[in-house]
Amino acid sequence: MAILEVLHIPDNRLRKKAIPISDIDDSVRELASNMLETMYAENGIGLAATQVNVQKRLVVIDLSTENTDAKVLVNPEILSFSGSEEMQEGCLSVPDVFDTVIRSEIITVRFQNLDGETIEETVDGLYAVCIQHEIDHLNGKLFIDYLSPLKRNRIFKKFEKLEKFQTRDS
Ligand code: GNR
Ligand code: NI
Repeated sequence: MAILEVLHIPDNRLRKKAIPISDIDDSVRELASNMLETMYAENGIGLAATQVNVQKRLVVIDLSTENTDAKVLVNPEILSFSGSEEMQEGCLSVPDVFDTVIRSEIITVRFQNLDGETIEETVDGLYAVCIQHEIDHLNGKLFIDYLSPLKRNRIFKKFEKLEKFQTRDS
């Protein structure tokens, strides 16, 4: 297992669109296990492959407090959306920024598990929000894209400054 580097804005690699996984082989299982380890190390509840610079449609999620409920979603797709819900969101690619996003409240999602079985589930609450947030990552979209342009620009400027400091000091 290995902890992977998580990309932060303004890194444009976060904008790449991930490609469907056609063959669930050992390399996919290894990536999923490294993504889980990375997510746990960073205290996140979800992580998309895009965030670790891999353009594959793979997501890991664990909403439990004891890291005992790991879920791996291969090629997740939302089949239906209903209702709407506001939630305070954060993102490991936008550290220390939290803001409210409106998402669908109930979704039906289809994905494959690591055994290649196709699963359909109707979910709500934080799990539904997290799946929508992670699938957005696979499509190159970030939660801050839903904020006002003013807020988004402020956030980007802050991270651009931070990036300059980091390149200067290293
Ligand atoms: O750790 C995370 N918390 C979170 C809180 C509310 C809505 C979505 C999330 S996902 C985020 C981890 C992350 O960046 N996943 O891409
Ligand atoms: Ni995120």
